[in-house]
Amino acid sequence: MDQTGRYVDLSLDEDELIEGGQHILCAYKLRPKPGVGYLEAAAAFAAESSTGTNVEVCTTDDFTKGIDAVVYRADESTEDVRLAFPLVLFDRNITDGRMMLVSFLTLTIGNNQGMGDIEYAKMYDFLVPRAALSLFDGPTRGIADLWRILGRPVVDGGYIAGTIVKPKLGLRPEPFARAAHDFWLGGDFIKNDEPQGNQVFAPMRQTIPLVVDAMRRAMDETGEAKLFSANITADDPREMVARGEFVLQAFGPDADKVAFLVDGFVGGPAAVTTARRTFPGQFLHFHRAGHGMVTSAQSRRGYTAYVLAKMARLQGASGMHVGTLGHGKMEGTPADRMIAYACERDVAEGPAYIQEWYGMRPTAPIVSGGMNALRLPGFFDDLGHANIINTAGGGCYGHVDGPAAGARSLRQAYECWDAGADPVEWASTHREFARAFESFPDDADALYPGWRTALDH
Ligand code: RUB
Ligand code: MG
Repeated sequence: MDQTGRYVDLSLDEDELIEGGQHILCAYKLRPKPGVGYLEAAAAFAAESSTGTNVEVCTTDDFTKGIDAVVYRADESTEDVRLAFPLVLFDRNITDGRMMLVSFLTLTIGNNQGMGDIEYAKMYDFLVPRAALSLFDGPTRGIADLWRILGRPVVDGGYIAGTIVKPKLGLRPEPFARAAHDFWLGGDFIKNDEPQGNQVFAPMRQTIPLVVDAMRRAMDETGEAKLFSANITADDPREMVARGEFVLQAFGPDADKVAFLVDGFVGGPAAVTTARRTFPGQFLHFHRAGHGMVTSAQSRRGYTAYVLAKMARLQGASGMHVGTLGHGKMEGTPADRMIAYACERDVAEGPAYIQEWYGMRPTAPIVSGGMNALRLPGFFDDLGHANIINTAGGGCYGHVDGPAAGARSLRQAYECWDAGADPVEWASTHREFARAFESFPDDADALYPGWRTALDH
């Protein structure tokens, strides 16, 4: 059925829709199945995403038609299709009238992903008006809180050197706590790797108290505050709450130094909101393992990593994995800096829209995946700043002198970049950084070809 008459209005002006503030706008790359007309497919897509189905139903009335999602742009040559979703379409909590991310997803990226007439449609940007922004939770905590705990300036407090305890699975409680302690002697922040939880060989009730002890010893030995991000992801919100409460109790007076890691892609919005609303005093660490299945350029459906990051900020992530701009082991390019900017800026220019966040707290970029000291200077160049949390697992536990030296090598890399110095020259006066060249010789050869002669290796 051709629904273009009802669901397409190309005369709608995007600027006026934005000015009106009563719609969430979504931009997709959409291609119909062969033989299906472009506008016809876009209209069917809008119908399925809002008030319609594949046939006319007798129950539709004038009110219904007034809240249709409408295609206001459809360009077959660029595959760009943009929809305006009236705000009233979205489900609201009965408890507090707030909006929920699941409803946003169900409409904008729900059934429309499996339609017979659509070859693919991938959301690459969306715009939330002020009226809707204030109905999402947003973050309660941010990197400024971590800087405060670390005794740094709360504005431009700089690079937070972190790690992921590796191996990602297979450490019993004592070796796990030892690995944490050893890193903390040189670095600031440790996160559980996302599969680490309450395995039988490392029960949380045994491991966490040892981590608390390791943190306290490291703080005594270094005179510095330390941070730990504990994974509380679970299927059952009650399990997440039980884990969170247990961790907070175990850390006691040091509970301010605990973040909660939630595997936000596999766990979904309910897991993120469980953490956000139950533990608003903790830094909420949004891990995105699995996102590549939809965000990768190979996937023509789903949404992009940029969209995922914006959703994480709406839900209240204090920190969000944003990739490594291609400097690490995961897919990425320098253009991904836009993802970090969407998290941290109050006005962020995306691929389709300029999002104003109206003072919603920023979400700190968390940079992770195959990073080490040698890769950091180029990364900071591409990002343009170093106000990030970086977790380098292999980059610390793979350092020839161990994780504390690995952590120091990261900090020295940051200081090198901050000073605008040449990394190879910097290495001649900074031992742990220099030893990173020997630890990761393949990276050193690729990034700093003259290093062997300069450092007499
Ligand atoms: C990194 C790691 C991270 C992912 C995250 O370990 O375990 O969970 O790489 O990827 P290592 P992203 O530092 O040893 O590579 O941040 O892109 O979501
Ligand atoms: Mg990991």
